[in-house]
Amino acid sequence: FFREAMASPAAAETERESRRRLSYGTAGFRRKGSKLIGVAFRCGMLAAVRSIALQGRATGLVVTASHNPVEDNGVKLVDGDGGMLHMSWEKHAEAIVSAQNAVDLEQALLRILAKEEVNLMGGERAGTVLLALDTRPTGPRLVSAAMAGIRAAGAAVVGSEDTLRTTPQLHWQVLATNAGGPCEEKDYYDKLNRACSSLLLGQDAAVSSLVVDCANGVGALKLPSVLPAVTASGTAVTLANTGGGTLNSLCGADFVQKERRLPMCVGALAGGQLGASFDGDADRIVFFVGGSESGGSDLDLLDGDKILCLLAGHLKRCVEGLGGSFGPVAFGCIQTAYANGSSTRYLEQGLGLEVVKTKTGVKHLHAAALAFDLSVYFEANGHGTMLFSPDFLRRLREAKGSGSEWAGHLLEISNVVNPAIGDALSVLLLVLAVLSHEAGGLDTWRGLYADAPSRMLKCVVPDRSAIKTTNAEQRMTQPAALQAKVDDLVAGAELARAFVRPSGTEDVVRIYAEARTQEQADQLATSIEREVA
Ligand code: 16G
Ligand code: ZN
Repeated sequence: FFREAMASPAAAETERESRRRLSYGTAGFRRKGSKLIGVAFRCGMLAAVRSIALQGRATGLVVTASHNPVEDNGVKLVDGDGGMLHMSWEKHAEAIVSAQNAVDLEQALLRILAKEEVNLMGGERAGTVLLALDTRPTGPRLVSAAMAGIRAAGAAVVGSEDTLRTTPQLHWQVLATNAGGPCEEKDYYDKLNRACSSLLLGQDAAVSSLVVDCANGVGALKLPSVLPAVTASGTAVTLANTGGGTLNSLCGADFVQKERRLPMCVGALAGGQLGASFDGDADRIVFFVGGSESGGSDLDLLDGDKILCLLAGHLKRCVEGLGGSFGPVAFGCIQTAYANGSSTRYLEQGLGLEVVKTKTGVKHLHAAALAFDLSVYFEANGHGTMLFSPDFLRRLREAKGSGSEWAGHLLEISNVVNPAIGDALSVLLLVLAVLSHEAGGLDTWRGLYADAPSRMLKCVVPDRSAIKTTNAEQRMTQPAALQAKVDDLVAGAELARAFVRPSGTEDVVRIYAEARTQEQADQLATSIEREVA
């Protein structure tokens, strides 16, 4: 099959693309969309091989660069469980994408087949790859290339150049396909709408009006399908940045979280009004209140940490509601080092919950979350979800059967959750539902804790791989002298915390500092930057 595949136009394109070594990074391959044709073709092959290696369980391939500018694009693989590509396969992806020519590529592929004990030559080689893309103009060509790669490796393709989906929709569809249940886009909406109606109707809407900034991305096309229950519950919904402007430009979750400013086309929000921003592929969401059109810094940001605290508090009350006869429930919250210190204190001391810290990147948080019966994970940037273990769900169904209303409520929540990955549509509905069930609604949520002042800086260095970290990236093992300096600087500031880590998505080193005042946090970050540079 390989020689045939190499004759395809997409494969030829590969030869022309620049040979800079690409790393799979935190979330797939990313670069200018025009330079990814060969990468998409090769990733198509790998997604097919992965599906065949999984005895035909479906895998997925998404063409998106998330919150990055519109000229960029990316290719990300979805594993058979609906999650991110298994980490042991990331190096396979890097090996085939970095192959210099057709001979190298064939060798790389043969090595993968041997290592994973996949036989493409035998009669049986069924595999299926689901495809999706976001709204970037370079997407359709990349999907065509991926389709050629998938077919070349002998797997079936589900989807086409028109299969616009949010990234979490594709993750969900892969999961649902392999679970053997309803798995079409329509089924995704049906499930969310059904659960959301029972959670929202009959409650007082906690939010009178909601404005959703769709980042001019794919979320704008999908959000209307999950709004009926929200509007029926009395929340008026307005959509902004629905595609008329440039993707992720002056809008979207990343912009709002980093700049702490209103996205374009959204006015200041007053009492009872809530704003939400998706990123370009709708796997991240942050909320906000207040703000001013002049771009002042008076926006009250409700980021991933605040979302986590809201959801965790509600789940804690639900678990208490189940009562002692239900038996013990292992309940955990997962954060990264970027979680604001006040949020961690609130979870641990305020709610008395267990908090686990992991490395940056959803795959790490998700893996840690799987250890619990019930867990919530969020990155500060708004990427997260909650997970119910199969055994916990079984116990909930049993308890519901014996009349537990709390168990019924938790099961309804579980039906709004996307169990595969963080999902802006699902989290939006969850937050609205939880707010309507929690006394004090929006105001109480805003007041759960005050963020500790923090500063994030990025710094270009000759070789960011020289920095090695440990303890969920909170400390450097190398260079040791640099960590000693950071320790000294932290000791010199009040209520301070700081860390340095190499980015997984950009060629930079990131510095994060927290302290009692904004001035001290800024100073701490700048002093560390001087040591790093
Ligand atoms: C990717 C990750 C995101 C993480 C970010 C960190 C996924 C789906 N996305 O966008 O979770 O926060 O990278 O970027 O895992 P950094 O390594 O450049 O700081
Ligand atoms: Zn995204």
